[in-house]
Amino acid sequence: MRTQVCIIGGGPSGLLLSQLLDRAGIASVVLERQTHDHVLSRIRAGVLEYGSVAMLEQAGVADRVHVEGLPHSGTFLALQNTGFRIDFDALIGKGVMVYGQTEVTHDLYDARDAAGGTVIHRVEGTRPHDLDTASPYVTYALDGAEHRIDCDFVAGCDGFHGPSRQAIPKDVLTEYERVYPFGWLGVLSETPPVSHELIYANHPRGFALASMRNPQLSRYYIQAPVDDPLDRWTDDAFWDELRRRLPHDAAEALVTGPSIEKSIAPLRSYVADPMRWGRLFLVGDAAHIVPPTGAKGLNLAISDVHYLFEALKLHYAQGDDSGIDGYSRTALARVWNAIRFSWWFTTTMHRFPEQTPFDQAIQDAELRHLQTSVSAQRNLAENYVGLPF
Ligand code: RFL
Ligand code: PHB
Repeated sequence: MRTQVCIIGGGPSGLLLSQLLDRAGIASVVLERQTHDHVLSRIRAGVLEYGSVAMLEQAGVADRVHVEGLPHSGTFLALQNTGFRIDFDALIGKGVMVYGQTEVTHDLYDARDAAGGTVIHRVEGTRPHDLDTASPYVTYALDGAEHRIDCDFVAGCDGFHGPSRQAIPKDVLTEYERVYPFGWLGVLSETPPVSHELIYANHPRGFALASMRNPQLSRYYIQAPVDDPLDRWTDDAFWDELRRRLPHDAAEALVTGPSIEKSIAPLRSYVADPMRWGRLFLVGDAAHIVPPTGAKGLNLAISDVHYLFEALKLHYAQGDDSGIDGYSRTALARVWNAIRFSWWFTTTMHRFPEQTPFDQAIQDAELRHLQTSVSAQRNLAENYVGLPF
């Protein structure tokens, strides 16, 4: 088989890229390791930046997000059970959209199906080859048979554990990493959200976040040791701990119910540099990971897709390779802003095992400053709602 762009990974970045390319008349094939149902069952991000919604519009997949998404014009921060609000709208005139990654992926699959796009599921042993030549290709197995796709470019949209990044020689790649000494225990429950806006809470017992998917579906997280056995966290134990960490008024209003999903995720910051090697481009989690505190993971994947799409359009429409040559530099500049913001917000909101009284006093001062300084609030709002592409 031959195509112009072979896309490894059918998560949000791979599907969005193929959808945009299709609308620009550029052919692609998406190779996905999991089944369609598995990809759609993953519960992940929940907050879309302003620019991410614009990208979904550009891809022609924004009808549902505008009907079912929840526009949020602010968020609450809390310290020791007392909250204050950051008013995004008043500070910078923009907000975010609460709409689950599962729904974004759903909309993208529907659009690819409607356009007759090729997404091949359940592929095994995917490997890109000859990436530093003008004729790269990708091999994979499906139902025991070996296949090969020849292409002009390979987009590595295969997440943190995929094969694309591994294909870049070790002496070319620089990796930057910080692993945080805790995880997030997340619960999804069919209960009305405790607050109409998100609450990020710093508490002596650890961080907590109250989020949502829709008016009947809540998403909550608490900071927990990453190796805590999940069965230690009965639903009752989770609700009790969440209640202790939220602001008092929210704790009183909390409606609890059975969890329909419960998992612990590790927190890490990671960047691979460069994001392009020869005819391979890394996109989204394949190139970088942020801790979820800033809600940046999915949004960064979408901005990478923006830069790569513009670069490929220039190449095919005008034979101009300046976008391709600049992809890694341009994408990494935005990535590092989000890495910095997510690291800062994580550091400010969580309790660290080794935290000294000095560290604690700095954290308290940081939050008090945010509570009282309009310029500190504007800085947070700008970064949270999303810096321009
Ligand atoms: P994805 O979504 O990981 O998709 C990669 C796709 O590649 C497939 N794949 C392969 N396909 C073919 N051959 C192979 N050898 C392959 N290896 C892997 C995978 O099956 C998958 O379908 O990456 P993408 O598209 O770059 O999108 C990035 C986002 O998914 C990610 O940044 C966010 O979900 C991160 N993230 C969160 N971000 C937030 O902003 N807020 C959150 O609350 C949040 N929670 C999370 C998260 C990521 C999690 N992970 C990765 C485990 C919670 C979790 C648990
Ligand atoms: C979520 O709803 O899953 C969510 C929201 C905000 C975050 C992280 C996760 O910062």
